[in-house]
Amino acid sequence: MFGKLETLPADPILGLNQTFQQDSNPDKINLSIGVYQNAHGVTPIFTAVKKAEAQLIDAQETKSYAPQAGDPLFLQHMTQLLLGDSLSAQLGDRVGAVMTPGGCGALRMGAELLMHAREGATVWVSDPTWANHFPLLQSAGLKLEKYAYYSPETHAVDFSKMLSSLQAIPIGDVVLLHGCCHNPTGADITPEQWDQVISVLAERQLTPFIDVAYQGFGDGLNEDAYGVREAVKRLPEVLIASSCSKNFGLYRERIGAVMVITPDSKTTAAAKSHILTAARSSYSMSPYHGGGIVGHLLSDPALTQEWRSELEQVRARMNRLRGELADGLNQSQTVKDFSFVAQSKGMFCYLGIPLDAVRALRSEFGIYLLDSTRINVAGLSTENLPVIIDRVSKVLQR
Ligand code: PLP
Ligand code: TYF
Repeated sequence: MFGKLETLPADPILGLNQTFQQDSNPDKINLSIGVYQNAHGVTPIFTAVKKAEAQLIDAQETKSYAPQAGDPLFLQHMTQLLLGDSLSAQLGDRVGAVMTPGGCGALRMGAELLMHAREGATVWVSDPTWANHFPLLQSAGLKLEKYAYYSPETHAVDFSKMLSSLQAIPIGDVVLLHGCCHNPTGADITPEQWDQVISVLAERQLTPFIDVAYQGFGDGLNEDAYGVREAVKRLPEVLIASSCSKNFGLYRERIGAVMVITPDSKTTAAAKSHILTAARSSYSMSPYHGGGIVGHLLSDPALTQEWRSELEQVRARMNRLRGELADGLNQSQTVKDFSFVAQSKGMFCYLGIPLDAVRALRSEFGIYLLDSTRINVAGLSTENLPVIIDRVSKVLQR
């Protein structure tokens, strides 16, 4: 049966991370995979998450199946976190939410729903986008096309190009948008630009599929939800994939949610039944543990406050490091102006250096960034910054 199978290439990000782990260079620095690291290079468990988990385990009396859509407390609080209390209350049963195995599970279940609604529909993704969007959506049967987004020359969103690209999308197609903290570029659109994008979506009757994997990592929990909330206020239908991997640090627990908003509760109930059917035909229902933790945490005001302030510290630390990297690089070389690094949002940023420089950093100095020049800002630290600044300047000045 399996003898003829060829070994397939690894996921480029996970593969590079594995190469890093196997590198024997004692001075190696990992700026590849998008995982938060503290000043000691450790991916810590949020204290509030640890407490919520201990309380959850203590109070748990059964391991029997949870409801198929997932923990009701989790779904209610995740909806409120993403859409805000008043909008969620206003929408009521127009929101259908299902717990999923991570943001990836949410993207895949959203893709399945789109396929049920319109087989072979086209989803337009930003150029560039997170590499995993392709396998996650294409393997469900969707077609993917790209809309203009990032300019390597200005190191920012080319908004007029983006807008005209969106205006040329055939009526009725789907547009995948990053809710905040664009992966891989770190270049986001402003609230005013969101307003304009949403106007184009309304005019062209385009359905937004919004991927929110970094809420709280950009400008704050509410600020980062601006685009999603405005889309939900102004458009009849919105599909959302959210992840708790980064902002709750629950990566390995695989927890996220897919949410569908339609004009009425009957349509939402129908759409939700298609998500549940899609889940049933692959893994039946999501693992419970991560959702149990988040549901418990967000229903406890003291734990929620503690988590919010821990998240705030994570965000502040990444902002400080981003600023120090930009300043340090500008002071130590004159080949390139790196001021744009300080403007990036969230965990990632493109350095915009030549590919041979990326390769040299990796092979000569054990500094790992993706070939696209994406760095994980959270991989920087007070200790490794001087080394990174020195080595990047060296390879650029050759
Ligand atoms: N979407 C984007 C843009 C991401 O960067 C990620 C990864 O963190 C995800 C979705 C989903 O990740 P996970 O499945 O680990 O929650
Ligand atoms: O972009 C990243 O680095 C993160 C983590 O298959 C990730 O989103 C990378 C690859 C992957 C799943 C998650």
